[in-house]
Amino acid sequence: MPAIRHDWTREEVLALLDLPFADLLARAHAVHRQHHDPNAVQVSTLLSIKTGGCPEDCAYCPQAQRYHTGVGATALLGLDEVLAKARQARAAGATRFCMGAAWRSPKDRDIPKVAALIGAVKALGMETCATLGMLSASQARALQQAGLDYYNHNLDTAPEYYAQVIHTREFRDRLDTLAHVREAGLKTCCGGIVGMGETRAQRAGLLQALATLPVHPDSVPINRLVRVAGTPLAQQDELDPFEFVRTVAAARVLMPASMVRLSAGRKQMSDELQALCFFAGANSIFHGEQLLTTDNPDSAHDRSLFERLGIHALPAAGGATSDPAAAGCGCHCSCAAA
Ligand code: SAM
Ligand code: DTB
Ligand code: SF4
Repeated sequence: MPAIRHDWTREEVLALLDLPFADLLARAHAVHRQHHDPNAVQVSTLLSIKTGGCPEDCAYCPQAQRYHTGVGATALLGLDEVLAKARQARAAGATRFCMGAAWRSPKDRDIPKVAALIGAVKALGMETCATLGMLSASQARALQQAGLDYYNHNLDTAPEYYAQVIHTREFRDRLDTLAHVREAGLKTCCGGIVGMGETRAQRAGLLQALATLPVHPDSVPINRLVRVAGTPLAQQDELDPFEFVRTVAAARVLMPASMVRLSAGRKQMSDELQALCFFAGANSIFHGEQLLTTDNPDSAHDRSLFERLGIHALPAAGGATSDPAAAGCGCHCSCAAA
């Protein structure tokens, strides 16, 4: 098996994206088969523990306070509510529970509250994951000590396109948080969003930044922009679906052992497009009818798609969350018994 590389150049990544479609897919699928079961897809869920009211200006995000998207701000959910959701998820077969908060970064006074949530979920025997914005080194350590296993923090777009999309922080800030997360001994879940008006060369820039991190992320979420009314990107032209598949395929070639997650935007994708993405190397999805604030395909539809494609659900291993509660996912694995 070829060695896993961390020295991809921008030219090499762009050359991959520029390949004829069939050549790129053949290459990605071959890498996929070398490293993964091509008929297995990890199934994950999310809980928004603090929604809306975010001070950041990410042009894609319905949770930014400054845009009028109809998403109301809530306080951090309490322990009982989060535990009830985690128990529900566990009863349905979930082994990992991911908590998302609409924060630029947690305040130090939030950390004990989130640590309590993490500790309680961990005590249920579940793996834990969180996405809370930027973390200092000491915050990352405190979360790790509370029992956190994974941290999701996306680079989101190419370094040179970042300032077109977000003005309230810099690309460098994301790299710094990822370093704190790694140094604290947490596993990383890190990807980006495509379809925000970036060029193919800029998609190569995002992929190169991900594939040259000191450690490849355990999980690489590839989000397709969900165009939410009220955000600056609401009127963005839809990305050519083949460009989306190319991005997934290139991620698979560049980061062969990582779980590549088909994340936001699946509700707007045809079954055929999703099938092409699975062939190109995507092997993780979010399950459940809501992501953080936007819609996700309904469970029955996902069940039927898996059945039609002969895909079985994998219990979590390497992604942000898991909900083999794909329970009754129509697959042939043990999750059907959950
Ligand atoms: N506030 C934290 C942060 O930004 O790191 C954590 C939550 S934030 C909502 C998590 C990720 O959701 C973002 O990094 C972005 O990749 C994704 N996201 C948000 N809005 C999206 C949209 N409209 N379409 C696609 N992905 C989106
Ligand atoms: C990720 O990369 N995608 C998920 C998860 N990590 C936290 C979030 C997608 C959010 C899509 C917009 C929303 O539902 O608010
Ligand atoms: Fe806030 Fe995260 Fe949304 Fe940006 S992506 S506005 S940081 S919740």
